[in-house]
Amino acid sequence: MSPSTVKRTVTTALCISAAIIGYATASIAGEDASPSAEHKVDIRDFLYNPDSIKVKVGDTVTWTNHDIVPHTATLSASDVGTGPILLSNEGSLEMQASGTLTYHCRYHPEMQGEILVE
Ligand SMILES: [Cu+2]
Repeated sequence: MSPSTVKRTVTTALCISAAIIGYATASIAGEDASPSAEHKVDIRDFLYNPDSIKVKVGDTVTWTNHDIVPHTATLSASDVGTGPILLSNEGSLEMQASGTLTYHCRYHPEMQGEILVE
């Protein structure tokens, strides 16, 4: 999995405007632009919930942290991730290629999740 398979955005609730931390975009030749969906994953008590989700190419996965400590959702194969997500904040990744992605928290490697992109 290359780092160019997701696009990363992180929003900070405490800021007036959303902060876009970084992009790793890739164009996908031959893919139709179908309406993309957003999928929510809660982080609570050091667990991703749900810990496995199925999405389509172009969809966005948004993690919301309900813990007092920061977490990340970092793709295990590429090390691309949301960056630190603080309490009550969100981090998002846009899925730009199909495949099965496993991810973890950079600070708590025992936290594991899976995204099936089809
Ligand atoms: Cu964590």
